[in-house]
Amino acid sequence: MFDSISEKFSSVVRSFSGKSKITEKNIQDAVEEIKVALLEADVNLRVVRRFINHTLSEATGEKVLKSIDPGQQFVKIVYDKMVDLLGDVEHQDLNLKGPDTVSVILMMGLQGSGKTTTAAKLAYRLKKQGRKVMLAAADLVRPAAILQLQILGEKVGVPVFTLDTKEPAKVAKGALDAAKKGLYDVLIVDTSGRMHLDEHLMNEIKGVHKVLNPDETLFVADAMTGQNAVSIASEFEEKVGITGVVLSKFDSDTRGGAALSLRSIVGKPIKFIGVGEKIEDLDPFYPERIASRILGMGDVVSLVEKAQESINQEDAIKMQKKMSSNTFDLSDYLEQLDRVNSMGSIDKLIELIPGAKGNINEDDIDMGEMKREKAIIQSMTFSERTNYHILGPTRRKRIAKGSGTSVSEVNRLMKKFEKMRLMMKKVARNKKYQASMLKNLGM
Ligand SMILES: Nc1nc2c(ncn2[C@@H]2O[C@H](COP(=O)(O)OP(=O)(O)OP(=O)(O)O)[C@@H](O)[C@H]2O)c(=O)[nH]1
Ligand SMILES: [Mg+2]
Repeated sequence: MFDSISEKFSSVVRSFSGKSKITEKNIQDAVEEIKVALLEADVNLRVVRRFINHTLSEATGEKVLKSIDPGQQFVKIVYDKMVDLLGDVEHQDLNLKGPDTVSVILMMGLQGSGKTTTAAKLAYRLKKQGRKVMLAAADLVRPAAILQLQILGEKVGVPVFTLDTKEPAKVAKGALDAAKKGLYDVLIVDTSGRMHLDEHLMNEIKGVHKVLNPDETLFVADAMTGQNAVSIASEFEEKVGITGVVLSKFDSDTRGGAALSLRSIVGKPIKFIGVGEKIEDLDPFYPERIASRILGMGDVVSLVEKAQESINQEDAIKMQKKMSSNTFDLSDYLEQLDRVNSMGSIDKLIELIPGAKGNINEDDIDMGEMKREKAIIQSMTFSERTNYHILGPTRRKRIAKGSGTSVSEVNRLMKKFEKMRLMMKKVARNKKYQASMLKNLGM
C-alpha cells in the first residue's frame, strides 16, 4: 500500500531536506509534483485541492522562505498536512462503555469489504483486553454468512448469536437481550453487505441501528475500492450515521486513495486497519506513522524536531558571522558560555565554533573553568568586554577581585581569548570555510 505515492513524496522530501535556499518557484514545482502523486493515487479531487491549497499558502509564507532551513520547514508542513488528512494525531480507540453494561458495535459496509472478518478480529482484540464478547449474525442475505461467523467465533472462542428469521432487526433485538442476560461487555453485530445502495437495504440497516442504538457504528471500507468506498461511506454517514471507519485489506497492493480521502470527506476517524486475513491482523490506525511512511522517511519526526530547533541555529549563525568578521568580543564569548551551559555539553559548542573541531580538545575544557571564566567576564565593564585591549594590570586586578578569582586566572582567560580570535580570523580567511558559511547563511 502507498508504494507509488510514497516513492513520489519521498523524492520531493529528499530534494528538499537539507536545502538551505528555496524559492517560491521551487515550492510551487514541488507542490505540483505532490498534486500529481495524490491524483495518481486516486485521492478525491476535493481532498487534493484542499491539501494543495493549505500547503501552498503555508509554505510560501515569509516564515518558511526566510528561515535558515526552508527545506526542512517545507517538509514539516507537508508532513503536518498529511497527518491532518489522515486524522487526529493520536489513535482513536473504540468508544465503549465501562464494564457491567453491554456496549454494542455495529458493522456496516459494501459486499465483500471485510465486515465479517473484521467483526471476528475485533472480538479477538477485545477478548484479549479482558472483555466478555458476543458476536451476532444479522447477515441473513448470503447463505453461508451465519456459518462463516460461527466458524470464526469458534476460532476466537466467542459465542455467536443466531436466530431463525428473515428480519435482521429481530436478530439484533434477540442478541441484545441475550448479551444483557449473559452479562456480556461487548456485542458485535455483523450485517449483510450491499453491492450498491438500495433503499430497501438502507431501511433494513436503519432498523437494526435503531434497535441496537450502538456505541460504535463502524463502516468497513475495502482499501482497494478507492473512490467508490468514499462515496458509499458518505452515504452511510448521512443515512445511518457512522462513528468510525475500519480500512480493511491495508496489506494489499493498492494506491491508497481511499485511505487518504475517507477522513476528509466522511469526517469520521479511521480507527483500525485490517492487515491480513488472520484473526490477529487488525492494527490501530496511527495517522502519524502512516504520514511518515508516505513521506518515505522513518525518521521524519526527528526531522520535524530539527526544524523546530532552527531558532537556536539562527543564533548560532549570527554568532558565526561575528566570528568571521572579527567582531567577536568578550560579551559574545559570555553568550557562548551560557549556550554551552544550556546545551549541557561542550561538543555541541565546538561544532558551532568554526575551526574549533580538532583544535580544541573536549577533555581540555572543564565546566568549573567555564564558570570561573563567566564570573570574570561578568566583572568587566561594557567597554572592557567590547575592547579587551584596554585591560591593563590594574583593571585585571580589580576584575580578579570582583570575580573571586586570581589575576593569573584572568590572564589565562585573556590569553585563551586572544588565541581564539586569532584562530577565528584564520578560519574566516579560509576560502573553503567562507563558502560553507555563505551556504549556511543561504547566500
Ligand atoms: N488480505 C486481507 N484480506 C482480508 C482482510 N479483511 C478481509 N479480508 C478478506 O476479504 C474477504 C471478504 O471478507 P469478509 O469478511 O467475508 O467480507 P464481508 O464484508 O463480510 O463480505 P459479505 O458478508 O459477503 O458482504 C475474505 O476472503 C477475507 O479473508 C484484510 O485486512 N486483509
Ligand atoms: Mg460478511
